[in-house]
Amino acid sequence: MDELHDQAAGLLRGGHSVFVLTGAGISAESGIPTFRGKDGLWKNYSAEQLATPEAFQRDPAMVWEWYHWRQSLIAKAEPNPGHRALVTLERYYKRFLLLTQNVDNLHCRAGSRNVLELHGSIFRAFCLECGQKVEHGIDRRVIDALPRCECGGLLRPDVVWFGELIPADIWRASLTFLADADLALICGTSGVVWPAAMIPNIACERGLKTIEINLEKTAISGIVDVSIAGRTGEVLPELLRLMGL
Ligand code: BJW
Ligand code: ZN
Repeated sequence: MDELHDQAAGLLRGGHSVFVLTGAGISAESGIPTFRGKDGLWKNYSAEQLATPEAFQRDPAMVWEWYHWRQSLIAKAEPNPGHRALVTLERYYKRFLLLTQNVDNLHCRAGSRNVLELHGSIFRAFCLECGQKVEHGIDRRVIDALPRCECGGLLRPDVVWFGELIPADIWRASLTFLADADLALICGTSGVVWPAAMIPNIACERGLKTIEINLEKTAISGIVDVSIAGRTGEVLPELLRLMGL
């Protein structure tokens, strides 16, 4: 185990242009449930059943209830040592990009700067009639009625659901960065949701050094240079210590 930590710290020390991909696992230690596994269930519904445009069309009140419940958990949560370790890493490199699948804003709250949100933000909504985007914090939520825009149109969370296209500019910027990166660090994602799931494969094909940190083995554990089984909130600070940061 220690050997893997040393190897990962060595790769991190040698990196100059670093791409980080994070998923729900990095926020788990802040008390935010992940999507898959038993923690991912909400009233017996899975993320796959709730995070779809069809679910919203069928029952917008239920989907909003799920999002408002998650918003209140997230609003109470604090960034954890894993988020903070990535802030330190960002300062260490000349070139650094953090692509997150999370909608919780915890990387930015921790102090990360070059962050792209692939799946949107839980604290924004947009109007299905006029398209206007609005901040949608828990203070703005309407408990008994559906959230509405000034124009009267129905608001929906500004997140990317299954079957929807991810923001093209964010995907393009990520691939552009990856083309000149020399190291990819993949933290706390099951790696089953596309297109984010392509990132580790692209990185390996392009010859980048690759490190994964996850509590469990995933589909990419076998293809990365170093796969560390553990909590990001513990492993990342330990890697920083080994790097002398
Ligand atoms: C820890 C830890 C700790 C825990 N430390 N680790 C068949 C094949 C291939 C693709 C498809 C297919 N059928 C459909 C698709 C496409 C689909 C897809 O990928 N589906 C798969 C499920 C098969 N993708 C899409 O639809 C995407 N769009 C797209 O492809 O457009 C083109 C298209 C258009 C039209 C039709 C078809 C294609 C959009 C995907 C949007 C995903 N949206 C969500 C919701 C976002 C909003 C919200 O938050 O509510 O994004 S779903 C959910 O999954 C969320 C997450 O960002 C995403 C990824 O999950 P993540 O982060 O990996 O979390 P988990 O829970 O899966 O894993 C957590 C991990 O952490 C675990 O591994 C733990 O072990 C670990 N862990 N604690 C370290 N302390
Ligand atoms: Zn509107």
